[in-house]
Amino acid sequence: MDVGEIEPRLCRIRGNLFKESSYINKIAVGDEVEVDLTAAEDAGWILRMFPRRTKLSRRPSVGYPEQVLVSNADTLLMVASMRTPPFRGGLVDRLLVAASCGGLEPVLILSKADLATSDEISPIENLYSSLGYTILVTSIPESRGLESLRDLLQNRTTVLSGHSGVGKSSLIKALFPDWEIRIGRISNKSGKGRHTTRMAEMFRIPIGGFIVDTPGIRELEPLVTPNELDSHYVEFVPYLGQCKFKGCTHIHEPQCLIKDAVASKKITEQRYKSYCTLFESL
Ligand SMILES: Nc1nc2c(ncn2[C@@H]2O[C@H](COP(=O)(O)OP(=O)(O)OP(=O)(O)O)[C@@H](O)[C@H]2O)c(=O)[nH]1
Ligand SMILES: [Mg+2]
Ligand SMILES: [Zn+2]
Repeated sequence: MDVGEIEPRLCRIRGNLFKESSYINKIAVGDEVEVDLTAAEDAGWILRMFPRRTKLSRRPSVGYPEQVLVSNADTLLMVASMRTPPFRGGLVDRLLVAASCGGLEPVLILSKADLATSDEISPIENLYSSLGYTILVTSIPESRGLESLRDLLQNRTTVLSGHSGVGKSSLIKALFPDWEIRIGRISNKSGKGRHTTRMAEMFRIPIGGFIVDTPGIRELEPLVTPNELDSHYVEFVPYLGQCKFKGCTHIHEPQCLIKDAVASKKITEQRYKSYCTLFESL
């Protein structure tokens, strides 16, 4: 698909297409649909939606079970700076769960490396790479990691995520200086909380592929039930089903293998804490 070569068309959804859908939004950025363009010159009808290969979903307002933020994306790119703002593992872990639930490949960027020492960077880098995740250290003033980031973006659909100020727009601008940048336009502070900030936008990048910017991702509560949360913490998986109590939450039960693994440092305190926090919030 090359949306740059075709004229955009405003399409309406055929009347009964989503009658039985329980999604808060019928259609999401990235959805692939069959359209009928014969009815009018500048408009069309959405006839059918193809099954979603991946989806990034969150728990929305009460009464709806699911809100799909982005569908069919390949990568969830999580940008986290070392300082200004300080690294926050909680959001990274929440996003990892969301990626795992929706079938996206997570990639972690540790940005602004020039503002941190290697003693600060290494523990985080080691932790997430030992869990098997792709992790990249970047610094724009030092041109560090930019070529690798470029390779990760090429010919793929990537969802950008991370707290405000971590350097998402700067990274895109450093990679594509001539590209008329629109990333972040909808996520400026004055727009926060307004309806528009809920919307994701997809941009075609000059090297092939797409970037999706979705402000809603910052307060993302992954769509996962508390009792299946443990299966999305990769380092927990080898121990699951072996705790004394069936359905162990690994929080207050005795003879819990996860807690044992934390005590023997096979699972880090940091990840275990983020699990507990996320569990409580669900
Ligand atoms: N020292 C240093 N500063 C950086 C780096 N990358 C970005 N910055 C600075 O960090 C600030 C925030 O960068 P942005 O790119 O606007 O951050 P953002 O993630 O797009 O923020 P939102 O659009 O609010 O979500 C800017 O002042 C950048 O100049 C870096 O690698 N090193
Ligand atoms: Mg930005
Ligand atoms: Zn347990």
